[in-house]
Amino acid sequence: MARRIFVGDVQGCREELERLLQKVRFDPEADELLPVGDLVNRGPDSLGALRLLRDLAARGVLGNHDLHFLQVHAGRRSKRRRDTLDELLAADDCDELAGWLARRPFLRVWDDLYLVHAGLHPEWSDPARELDGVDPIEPGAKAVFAARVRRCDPAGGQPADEDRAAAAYRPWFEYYDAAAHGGRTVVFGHWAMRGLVNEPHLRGLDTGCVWGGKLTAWIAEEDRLVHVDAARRYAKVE
Ligand SMILES: [Mn+2]
Repeated sequence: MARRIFVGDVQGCREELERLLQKVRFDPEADELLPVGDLVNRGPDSLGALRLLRDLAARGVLGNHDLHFLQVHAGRRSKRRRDTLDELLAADDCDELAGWLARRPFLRVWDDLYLVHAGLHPEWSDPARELDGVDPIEPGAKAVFAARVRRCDPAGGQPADEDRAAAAYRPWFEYYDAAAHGGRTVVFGHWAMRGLVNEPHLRGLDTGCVWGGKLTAWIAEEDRLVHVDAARRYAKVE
């Protein structure tokens, strides 16, 4: 049976991604590979991770680090001190890889699932309508919300400082009412400090591989989580 295999934030952890794919016995002929975004940056091998995901015809969605890379590649934004994108940016096939990555959407929708990198706005009754046809080089506020949100208020307002957020700012998913969205489960990443979220209608898969945690897959058809440990800690938590 064809499986949808979702993978948490890879962030250049190519070796762990390979181990995870072996562990789930990924079959490129049958299975669909769906990374939650943030394929690149902070980790050791963004180039290798991107080539592998491209070769395996991964689908998935864009994350904030993917947007950052695409904007740096397009000359619209400067590199940051903690970026680990130099090898990727210098590669002969960088343009091709960036073009492939830029064709990922910000949201994927099935009858039973949504896939989004960070989260959904509390006031969106139809997220597909809000996030359709976004250009990753100029994504606009809605797509940036979907790629970055952790905490917000009931109107989607976000704190200036996540770490000092007042109680009015709750994790975005506390506002998510699956019944208003056809009973869909939301698959997402982006919140390594929060770690695995495995609650009714929520599968949060960022288990901080790049910080020395784990890389996590969720196989939708089996409702099964599979992890591999990071080989080491590649980056320090801010
Ligand atoms: Mn992220």
